[in-house]
Amino acid sequence: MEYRFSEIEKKWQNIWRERGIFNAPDTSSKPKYYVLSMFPYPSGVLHIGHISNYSIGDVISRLKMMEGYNVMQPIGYDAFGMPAENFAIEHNSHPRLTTEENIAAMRIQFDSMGFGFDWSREISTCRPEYYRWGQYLFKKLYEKGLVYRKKGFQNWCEQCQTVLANEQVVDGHCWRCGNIVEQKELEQWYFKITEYAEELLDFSQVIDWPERVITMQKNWIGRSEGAKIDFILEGTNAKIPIFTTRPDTIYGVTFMALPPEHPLVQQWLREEPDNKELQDFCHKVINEDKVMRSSEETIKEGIFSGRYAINPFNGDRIQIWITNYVLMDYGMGAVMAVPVHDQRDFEFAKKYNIPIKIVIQKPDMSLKIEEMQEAYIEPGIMTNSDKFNGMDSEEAKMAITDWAMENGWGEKTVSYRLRDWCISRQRYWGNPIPVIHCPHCGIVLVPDEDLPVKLPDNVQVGRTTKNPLLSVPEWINVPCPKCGTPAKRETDTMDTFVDSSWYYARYTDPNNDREPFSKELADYWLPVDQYIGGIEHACMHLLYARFFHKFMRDLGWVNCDEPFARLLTQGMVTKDGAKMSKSKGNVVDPQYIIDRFGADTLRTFLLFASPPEKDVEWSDDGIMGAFRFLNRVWRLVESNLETIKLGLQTGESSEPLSEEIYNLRYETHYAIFRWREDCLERLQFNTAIASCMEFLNAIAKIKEPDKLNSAELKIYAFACVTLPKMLYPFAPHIAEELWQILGNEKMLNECGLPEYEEKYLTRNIVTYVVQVNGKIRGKLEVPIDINTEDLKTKALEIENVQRFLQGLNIKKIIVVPGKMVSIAAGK
Ligand code: ANZ
Ligand code: ZN
Repeated sequence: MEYRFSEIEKKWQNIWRERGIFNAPDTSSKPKYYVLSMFPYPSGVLHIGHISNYSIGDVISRLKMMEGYNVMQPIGYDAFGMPAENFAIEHNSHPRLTTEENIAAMRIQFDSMGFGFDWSREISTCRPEYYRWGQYLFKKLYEKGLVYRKKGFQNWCEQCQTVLANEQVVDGHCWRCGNIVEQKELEQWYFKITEYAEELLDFSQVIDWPERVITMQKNWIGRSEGAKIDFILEGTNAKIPIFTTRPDTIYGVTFMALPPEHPLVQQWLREEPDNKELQDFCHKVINEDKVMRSSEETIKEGIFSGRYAINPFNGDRIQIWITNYVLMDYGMGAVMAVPVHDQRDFEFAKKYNIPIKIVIQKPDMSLKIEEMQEAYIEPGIMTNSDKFNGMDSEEAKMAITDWAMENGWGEKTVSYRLRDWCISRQRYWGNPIPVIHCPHCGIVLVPDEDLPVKLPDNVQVGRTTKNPLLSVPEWINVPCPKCGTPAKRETDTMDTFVDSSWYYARYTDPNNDREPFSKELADYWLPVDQYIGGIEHACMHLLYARFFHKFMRDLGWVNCDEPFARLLTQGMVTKDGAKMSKSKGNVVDPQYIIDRFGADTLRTFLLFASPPEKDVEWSDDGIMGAFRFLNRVWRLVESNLETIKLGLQTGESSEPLSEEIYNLRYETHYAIFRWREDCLERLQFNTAIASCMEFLNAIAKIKEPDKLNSAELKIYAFACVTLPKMLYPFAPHIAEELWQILGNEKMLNECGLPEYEEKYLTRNIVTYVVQVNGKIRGKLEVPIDINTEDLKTKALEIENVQRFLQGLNIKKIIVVPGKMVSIAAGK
C-alpha cells in the first residue's frame, strides 16, 4: 500500500483532538513543561516562516511529552494593532469581523500541520475577556507610580498616524510600515520601564538564552556610570545639570552643548520668535532622526546661543551652543563639552573655532594641541586641573566627583540609554486606556467594576488622520466616576506590545474572569520553560515582557524572576537568498505543499534544512528529498510488516548473529544515542533527522529479513519499531500510523523516548590472524561474538589467502577464539 499521507494526517489529527492529548491538565504527577512559540498576528494565512517557527515548538513539545512531562503548548493571537485596522479598511469591513475570520482560518491551517496546541487555552488579545485584564494591569502600574503622562517630542509615523516607541524605530523608519519617522510634540502616556533598568541587566535567572540577545538587551539598556554636575546659567541662579562619564575632564570644559529640545532652548525659542537663525536651526534638528544624530559619522552642527554657563569648579565662563549631536533623552540632556578628550566635541570645536584645552596628558607628556588630529580619549595624567594635577586620571574621576559632592555641585550617578516606554497610540484597534479626564478631579481611573472599557463597535475605520475614537461622542462623554461631573474618556489606546507583555501568564489560566490569572496556576506553570521566536523582538517584546514579569512578581502575582527560562531565536525562511515575503514575490504557499506532499514532509524539510536558530533556504529539491525519505520509511515497514511483527514477539535467543545484524544492532543504538543528544541536549533537529536517515539506510541493508534467525529477527524488529519513535517529533502522523500498524496500542507521546543500551554502543572488534599451513597470510577485523562459520568464510575470502590456497584442497580449519584462524591444505 502506498503512503497515503492525506488520509493518515487527517486521521491522526482527529484522534489527537478526540483524545485531547494536547490539553494540559493543571495538576499532574508528572513534572510540568511549558513550551511557547510567540503568538502570531492574525493575518489569516500561515506563511512558511510561521510554520517553521511552530514546527520547532511542536518538536520540543512532543519530545517533552515522550520524556514524561506534563507539557503545555498554548497558542493565541496578537490581534490588536495597525495591520488589523488596515486589513479591515482594505476589505471594507470591521477589524473585529476580519480578525475573527482570520483567526478561524488560521486555526484550520494550524491543525492541518498537526501542531499539538492546547486549544482549550486559546486567547486573542482583542477580546474583552483578555483586554479587561490589560486595563487592570495598567491600573496596577498606575497605582504603583509606574505610569505617567508627559509632553515631549515623539517618534511619529505619518503613515500609521501614531507615535512609536524608540524600540519600534528601525534606522529611522517605522518598524511596521517602513515610513520615515518624524518628531512631533505630543502629550503621551508612559510606563516607567527605567525603574527596572538595573534589574533588567541581570540575566542570572535565565537558564539558556542566546548570548546575542543578552548583549542586544544590555546595549539597549546601556548603563553608564558617571556624575551629574550642575553648571550655572550666567546671570541667573538657574542650574544646568549635565551628565558625564568623564568628571576627570571637568577643567577642560570649553563650551556647553544643548539639544534644541532642551527646556532652556525651548524657552529661548519662545522668547525670541524673530530670531530666524535660532528658530530655523532648532526646527530642522528636531525633525532629524535621533539615531542618526547620535551616530559618529553625522556632521556636527550648531549655533551659538549668545548665552554663557559657569563651570562651578573654576568659575570659567563658557559658551552655550545648541547642537544636533546632543540628545534630550539621554543623561541630563546637556553636555559639558571637552574638545581635547572627546571626539565629537573635538570636531565641533574645530569647526566653530571654540577654544580647546588639554587636561589629561599622555604618560610621556607628549600631547601638543597644535599636533592633535583627533581627541585624546585614553586615561593619563591630570594637568591644568588645579589641585588634581599630577593625579592618575582614573583616580581623579572619583576624587573630582567627591569634591563636587562636598561642595554641592553634583553627585555620582548612573545613566541608562533605556527610555521610559511610551504606550499611547492614537489608533482605534487597541486596548483603551482605562482613564477618564474630569474637569474637577483630573485623571480618574475607571473603577474595577466598570472594566473592561470596551471598544465601541460603531466607529468608522478608515484612513482618517484622526483617531477614529474621537468620532464617537457617546463613548467619549461619560460622568466622572468620582464626582459625576460630565467628563471625557481617554481616547488613546495602548501599544499592542502591552498586550503581548503578559499573555504567556494568561495562558496558565485563560478563562479566569475574577483576576488576570490565579497565583496558584501561574506558580505551577511559570516560567515558560522554552520560548521560541524571532530575534527581531530582542529589544522590544522580550524586554517589555521581562519588565512586566518583574512588575507582576513585585505585586506577588508570580514568584519567579524571569518569564522565559530558555529562549530559542529561530532563523528565517529564505528563497534565492532573500527573506520570503510578499513584497519580494518569492513566497511559497504552505497549503500547496501540504496538499501535494503532506504536513510531515513540510515539517521534515524545514527541520532538516538547518539547525533551528539558522536560516532555512527553501528548496524544491529539499521538499522532494524529505518526501522520498518518508516514502522509504513507509515502504520499509509496510513491506516487512509481518516479519517485523513476528520479530517483536520473539523471545530471547542465543542464536549466532551475522555480521550485518551485528552491525545493525550497533547502528540502532548509536542512532538512538545521537538522536537523544541532538534532541535533548543540543536542540539540533537537523542532525537528529540526519541520524534517522542514516538509520534507515542501515536497516535497508538487510535485504531478506524473513530469512533471519530468531535472535537476528529480534534485533531487526527493534530497529524497525524504533525508527517511527525517532521520527515522531518531526513527522508525527506517519510515525503514529506506523507505530500503530506495528501493533502498538498506546500513542507515541505516551511511549517514552527511545532508549539505547550502553553495551551495544561500542563495536567489540577483534583481530584474527589467518594462517595457511602455519604461515600468516592475512588479517581479519571482526566482531568479537561473530559465529565460527562466518569467521571461516571471511578468512577464506581474503585475497592473499586464496592465492596461497590455489590448487590445494582444504583439509581442516581450526579457530582459536579471539586470535587465529588456521587453515591446513594440501594436494
Ligand atoms: C564630558 C566628556 C569628556 C565626555 C570626555 C566624554 C568624554 P556614554 O558612555 O555613552 O554614557 N553625553 C552626556 N549626555 C549626552 C546627551 N544627552 N547627548 C549626547 N551626549 C551626551 O556617554 C557619556 C558621555 O556622553 C558623557 O560624558 C557626555 O560627554 C556625553 F572627554 O562628558 B562626556
Ligand atoms: Zn471628577
